[in-house]
Amino acid sequence: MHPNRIAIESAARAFGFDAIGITDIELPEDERHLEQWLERGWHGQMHYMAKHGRRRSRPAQLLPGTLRVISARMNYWPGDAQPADETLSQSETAYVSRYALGRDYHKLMRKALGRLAEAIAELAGPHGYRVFVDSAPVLEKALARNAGIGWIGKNTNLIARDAGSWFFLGEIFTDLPLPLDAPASAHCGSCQACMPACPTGAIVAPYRLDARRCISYLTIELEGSIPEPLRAAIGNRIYGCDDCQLVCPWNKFARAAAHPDFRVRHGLDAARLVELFEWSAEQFDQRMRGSAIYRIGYERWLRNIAVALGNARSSPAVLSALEARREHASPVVREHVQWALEAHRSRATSATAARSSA
Ligand code: B12
Ligand code: SF4
Ligand code: SF4
Repeated sequence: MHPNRIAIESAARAFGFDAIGITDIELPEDERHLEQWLERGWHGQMHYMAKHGRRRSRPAQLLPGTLRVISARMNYWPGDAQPADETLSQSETAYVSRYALGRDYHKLMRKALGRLAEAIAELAGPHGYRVFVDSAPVLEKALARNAGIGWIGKNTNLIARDAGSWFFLGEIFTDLPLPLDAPASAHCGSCQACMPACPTGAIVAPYRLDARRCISYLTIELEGSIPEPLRAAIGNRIYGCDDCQLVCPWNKFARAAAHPDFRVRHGLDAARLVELFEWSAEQFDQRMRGSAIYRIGYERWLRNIAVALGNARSSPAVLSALEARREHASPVVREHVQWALEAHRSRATSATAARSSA
């Protein structure tokens, strides 16, 4: 391996990354897939996915002069969290996706990438560069696959043989002609476990995700009303969803995050829905500032919890929490609260009917 490559890898590890890889900027096939996905409207309300033309699939259009992309992986699996299957099976407990239990990763990753880019300047000479994490118009998974970090699985997540898929990706675009790594090969084989495991049928075919059905989209990205036919399948998931990763056999190799920022905060791994629903706007602001959840805002927070309460086992606590928000100022919250109360009513009615006909 080129001496610079070894030195870049050890600098990356020192800044908290779990793996890196280097790729060129050619993404012709992924560009076709992306364009098909957009033509089908599978991005829903995520207009930012369509906004940047081909800059997303052509890195040199986003940052002129770019020759290489250094893709970096940071594990986020919180080893201290209550096991996911336990939380998912308790209908009165909130399920928060594993990546959002700790602090927001964007700032941490961006800072670490900046330090890595500076270290590369010392090792390989001054360079024109920019760092990206998540929100920028970058095809992160395709670049990471080409850089040898892992393959895109049928659930559309990037999977690494030695770590599963519980990690974030970030990149440094650079004009240095660094030596390339080999792309990763695919290892889903004949497995299809993630497809039937998806509660809303969002993985419509291998490698094809209709985001409009994905619980992650419905609870995080979607503004306004959640389509009624999908609400029951959301269960107790109030922020994101992990089911297609929880069943993935490669996640047996997941490693717990090393960084303390990814430790569980505010007991979000096992919080009671009724307690979260009681938070005031100020409490939401205070507690969720510094978390990825802060981005969805208080209204979507209440909307999502209302749906989960509608799916919870009926109890006086659940019903009175919903009643207390029946006249909430937000029409979106009110509409979801009414739906939830109606869900409890109709389940109670059908249970009574079943008892009397027995
Ligand atoms: C938009 C987006 C979403 C959307 C859409 C997801 C998606 N699959 O595209 C929603 C809101 C649903 C979402 C959800 C999640 N996301 Co997201 N998301 C993104 C974002 C911003 C863009 C992804 C993108 O480009 N989509 C475009 C479509 C076209 O891509 P795609 O479906 O993956 O299709 C690709 C391939 O599958 C292939 N392909 C497509 N069709 C076909 C057909 C065939 C036959 C073949 C062979 C290939 C193929 O080509 C496409 C282009 O490479 C990235 C950050 C970034 N800038 O890249 C994060 C990112 C992908 N998300 C991430 C995470 C963590 C999640 C969640 C796990 C969060 C959660 N727990 O709720 C879920 C996972 C849901 C899932 N099963 O994918 C991480 C993924 C890390 C990893 N290990 O893969 C990223 C990289 C953010 C980051 N910086 O870490 N996300
Ligand atoms: S994150 Fe959940 S809803 Fe989205 S594709 Fe995976 S299993 Fe389906
Ligand atoms: S569950 Fe199976 S098919 Fe789905 S991503 Fe994992 S290995 Fe691939």
